[in-house]
Amino acid sequence: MLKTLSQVDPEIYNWIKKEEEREKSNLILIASENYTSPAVREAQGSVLTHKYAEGYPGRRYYGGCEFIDEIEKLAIKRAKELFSAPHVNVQPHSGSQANMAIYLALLKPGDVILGMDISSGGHLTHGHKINFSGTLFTPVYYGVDPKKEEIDFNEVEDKAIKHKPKIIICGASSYPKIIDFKTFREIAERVGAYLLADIAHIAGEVAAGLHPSPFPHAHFVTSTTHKTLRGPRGGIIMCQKEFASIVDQSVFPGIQGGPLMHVIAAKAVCFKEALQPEFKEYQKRVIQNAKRLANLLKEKGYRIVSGGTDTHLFLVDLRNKGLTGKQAEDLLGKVGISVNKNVIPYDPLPPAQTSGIRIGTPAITTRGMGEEEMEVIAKLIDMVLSHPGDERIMEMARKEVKELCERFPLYFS
Ligand code: DSN
Repeated sequence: MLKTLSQVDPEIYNWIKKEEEREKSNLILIASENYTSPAVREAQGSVLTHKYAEGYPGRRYYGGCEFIDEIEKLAIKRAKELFSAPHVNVQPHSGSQANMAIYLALLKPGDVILGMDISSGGHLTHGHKINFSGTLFTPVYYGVDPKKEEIDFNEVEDKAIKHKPKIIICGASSYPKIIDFKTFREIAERVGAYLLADIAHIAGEVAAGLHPSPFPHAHFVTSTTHKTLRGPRGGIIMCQKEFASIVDQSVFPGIQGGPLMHVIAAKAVCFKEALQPEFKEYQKRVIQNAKRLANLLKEKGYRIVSGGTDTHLFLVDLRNKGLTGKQAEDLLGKVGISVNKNVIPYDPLPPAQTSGIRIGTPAITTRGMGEEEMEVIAKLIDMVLSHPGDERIMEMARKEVKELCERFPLYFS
């Protein structure tokens, strides 16, 4: 009667096995990806996926929520402790939905929002024209200074004064420097705007105290839980106490129905893991590895956007190498090094080509790789990108990637 996945659906089973093998045998340098712990996956694969629980602990629209309530309360309590957050909602299904809930709570169609330009590192949901945030609302953007390639607060302030946004969004998907939440808040105060800090990428560093906290500066903080934070795929909202009820209403019933309780349980596990001292050590190594890898590539003649990194990620400008980001992504992919093409500030190429790649160290650091392995990885990246299409070099690189991955096995190996 009860059959295993391989018996019920061998096709899907086989594709999952192939993906498992890919994750084991490739160097994952995609800055937004990571490997969860077995405990997180156990919670996420649990019976909780069966349960409907629309509403919030103690105020549900379904019976049988007595255990569900305890799980959600624990997730909230741990997230509050981890981020020093006055109020937490753990129900957003994703980072995009977390941002959507904030906009719905605060804005009317047509209201002005000020976010970071995607080509400077911002996210689609920070007002990009092809996203709901840029079509329902009126987006204006700040970018980075063309020389330093860092946020130019004079520009942020000028735009804020000129356009009077209802909300200013800070936080980014491909910005390697520290984000100064305090200065953002001062600008927001000056123009009467709310400040939303989207810490999806840096949540792990913030939790470990290695990046300044958005609290007490931001009115609202959104994040994903699966990047540096190393939890299940999902979102979270944190905010000042006075906004608790508008945020909760905006998530449910505003934009979502039943919460994904299996994911919320896995978020709770992730927060518990992130509260342990080892998590701080892990985050330190992630940043050390990113800095080391960026420096090694710089020594090999690669231009690193904004000169380096303070975080888990950095961008490589490939124009002096005569390659596009797309070509580099493809070449590296062929030897088992997984990166993503990424626009660089003021990129002359479109997003499907790009002049750069984004490199991040959360996943390889979870595997246990350290500074010595960064030397090997920098050498391999350079070998491949300096000899495009040289099959002998590619084969050598492929072999070294495989060996390196075998030396740092994953728990599902
Ligand atoms: N897709 C995520 C990233 O790769 O940064 C952002 O949503």
